[in-house]
Amino acid sequence: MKKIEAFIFDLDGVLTDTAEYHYQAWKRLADEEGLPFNRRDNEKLRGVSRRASLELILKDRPVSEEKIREMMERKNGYYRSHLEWMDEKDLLPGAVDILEKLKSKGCRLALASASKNAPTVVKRLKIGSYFEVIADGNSVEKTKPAPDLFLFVSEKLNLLPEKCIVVEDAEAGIAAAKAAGMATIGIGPPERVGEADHIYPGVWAIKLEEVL
Ligand code: B16
Ligand code: MG
Repeated sequence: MKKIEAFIFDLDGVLTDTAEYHYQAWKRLADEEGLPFNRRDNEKLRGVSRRASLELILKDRPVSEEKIREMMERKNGYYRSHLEWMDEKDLLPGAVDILEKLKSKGCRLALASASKNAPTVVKRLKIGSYFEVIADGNSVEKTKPAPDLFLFVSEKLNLLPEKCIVVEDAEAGIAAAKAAGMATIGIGPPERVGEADHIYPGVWAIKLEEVL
């Protein structure tokens, strides 16, 4: 039987709700540019890289590379201004509890976020010391739904993918973890994370006896 040795946590939408800050930053940019964008459209951006997110918002509008870069920077500036006020209060319910529980059971812990801002967020939340490996949007070229980020983590942990379980809130993240050959815990509604092996409404609800 496969025995899970490591938990790989996504960050945005799993341990903290920066998904809302990403939405507000994209919405401000979209409004400035006269682009239609609402909360439903935003669901498709969960776990997706900054550039791929912008491409989804632009649809097939022709835009120069220079303008794309400018828009990505502008959105990132809006997003980072939200991070200035962030601290441990922004951890989602049960986040520290599950990390502590897993540590005490001897599970290895890693973090895999598509965000280039993940190091700043981790610092603000003061959770860096829980993780043996922290991979972010700078760690690999192809981010979720490609398996690369999760495979990067399992290599760093020196573990086979089948020994890892991924905790994700995004459809793209569950697809990436499955493509990497890892077990999955989906956080959120079945419409979004229905492909996961286990589904819970939040990390607070994870029942370790069901997943280990
Ligand atoms: P940045 P995760 C992802 O983080 C977010 O879910 C996604 O909405 C965002 O576009 C992406 O990071 C890139 O973020 O612009 O900060 O590099 O869910 O993989 O932790
Ligand atoms: Mg996420």
